[in-house]
Amino acid sequence: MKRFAVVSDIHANLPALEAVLSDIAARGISHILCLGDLIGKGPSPAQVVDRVRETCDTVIRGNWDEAVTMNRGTPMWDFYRERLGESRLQYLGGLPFAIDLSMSGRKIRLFHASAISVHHRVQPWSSEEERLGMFTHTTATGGRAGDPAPDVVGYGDIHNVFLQHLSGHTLFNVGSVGNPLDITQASYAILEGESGATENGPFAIQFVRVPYDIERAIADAQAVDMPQLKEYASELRTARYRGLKN
Ligand SMILES: [Mn+2]
Repeated sequence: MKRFAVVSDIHANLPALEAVLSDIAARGISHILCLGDLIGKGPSPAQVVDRVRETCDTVIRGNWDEAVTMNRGTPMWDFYRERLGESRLQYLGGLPFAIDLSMSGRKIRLFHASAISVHHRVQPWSSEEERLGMFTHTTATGGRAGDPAPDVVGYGDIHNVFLQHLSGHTLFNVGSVGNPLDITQASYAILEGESGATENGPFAIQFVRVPYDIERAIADAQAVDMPQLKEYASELRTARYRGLKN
C-alpha cells in the first residue's frame, strides 16, 4: 500500500507547517502533495515556500500563489512580494493547476478550489450542480468531455474539512495547515491504496488534526509587523473567518 500526505493552505505559517511535517514523518510517510496557497495571510512566506519545495513531491497553485504574482502597491501585496523575491514569485506563478493519479482502481483528481479556477469557491453546502461540477473536465483541468470523470476529487481553499458522496463520486476537502477555519488545529489528509492500480481495491482517506504553537505563529507575525495582524491572530485563535459577522 502506498500513502500520500495531502497538505494545503499553509498560508505562510511556519510553526503549523513544521508540526504537520513532523507528524507526516513520524507516520513514516515519504510522499507529500501540496494543493496550493503556500503564502498570504501569515508572516513567513519565503521560509514556507522553501520548505514546501524541499519536502513536497508535487505542488499546485492556489489563488494567493497566483494573485501575489499579479498584484502590487498595497501594504499586504508588497509585504509578500518583498519577502518572496523574484525567483520564488516566478516559482509560484509557474505552478500547475491539478494533480491526477490513480489508486486502488480509482481516478483521483486534486486541485486547489474547483475544476473551473483557483478563484471559484465551492463549499460543502454549495448547490449539488456546483459540487458535481468538481468532477468535470474543464479547460483548466485538461481532459476532454468523453474521458472518464474522476471517481474521487480532493481540494483545499475553504479551510474547512469535509467528505461527501455524490452520485457515486467522493468529494473531500483536506482543510488548511496554517489557517484552519473549522477547529484551531492544523489539518491534512492521507490517501492510502495501491498506487497506479486499475483494479478496484481497498482505499482509505484519513483526516489528521495536529496541534501547533498558535501563539508562536502570532509572535512571528508581530515580529515582522505584518499587515492585518489583528485579523490573523483572531482567525488562528478562534478558527472564525474574518469575513463573518458576529
Ligand atoms: Mn487559502
